Amino acid sequence: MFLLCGKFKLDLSQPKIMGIVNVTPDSFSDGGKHLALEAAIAHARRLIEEGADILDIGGESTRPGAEPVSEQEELDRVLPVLEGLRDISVPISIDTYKPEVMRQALAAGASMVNDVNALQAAGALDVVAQTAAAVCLMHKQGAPQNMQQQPHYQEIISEVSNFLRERIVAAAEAGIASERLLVDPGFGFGKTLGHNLAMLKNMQAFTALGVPVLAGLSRKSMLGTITGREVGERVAVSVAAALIAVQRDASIVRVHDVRETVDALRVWSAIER
Ligand code: YH5
Repeated sequence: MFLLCGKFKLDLSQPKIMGIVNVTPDSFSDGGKHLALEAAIAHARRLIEEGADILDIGGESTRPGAEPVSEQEELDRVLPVLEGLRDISVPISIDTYKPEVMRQALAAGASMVNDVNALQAAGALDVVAQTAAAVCLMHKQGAPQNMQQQPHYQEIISEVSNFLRERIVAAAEAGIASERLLVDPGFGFGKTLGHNLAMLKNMQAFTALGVPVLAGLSRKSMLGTITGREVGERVAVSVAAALIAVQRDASIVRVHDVRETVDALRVWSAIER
């Protein structure tokens, strides 16, 4: 399977690693805008050296409880980073649900949109349709501010897969070729531990949708609940989770710890190729 991603064509016959680059002031202790920019660019370059196949640049945290930022603030954070990474050898994904941020980021060199809102914002489908970018359609229940308060499903697997199928259809109707689409069940986005484990166990319900699956488990609370580890001590459990997702046919794993994930997937590749 291939993913069309702007000027890139990603070969998904081997699993790919998406490295996370947060451009939020709280991810860099100095708080200064210029230093945060330099740190984000340096971090991105390090992740590529470590073997990241894709970078995911985000200017607004979508963690549980996080507050939204304005469109202008998000643009001010991500556009200089994209400018600083213009020459980079791997595709860059822009992590946003705002159509104007998508539009400007794609014009500034990004070749994928990672949308936790699955292009449901007014105008988002059209912005992506007018480019050659890939797009990841993710499921969530509720908004980041309240999504972990009362997650509730009649049947988690069919509800998530039906939603993703509807968004694939909506994207196709807007003129986005299926070779540009990814889906993501959205681990931790309005899900209990039981929901998250059921999704990981039943990944085939999502791979059966016919487009590649992206899985984001890195450092998430569910892994803290399973192991009792604080967020800073979740590297091993995150690598284990990424490997499980790949064994269950995820095509892309979204991770903080690129080097360690590369090593784990090398073991998998040595057996599977
Ligand atoms: C995802 O799964 N996740 S942002 C809480 C954590 C650690 C990490 C408590 N964007 C996904 O990474 N995009 C995010 O510790 C995403 N899939 C896609 N496509 C949340 C996150 C995190 C939250």
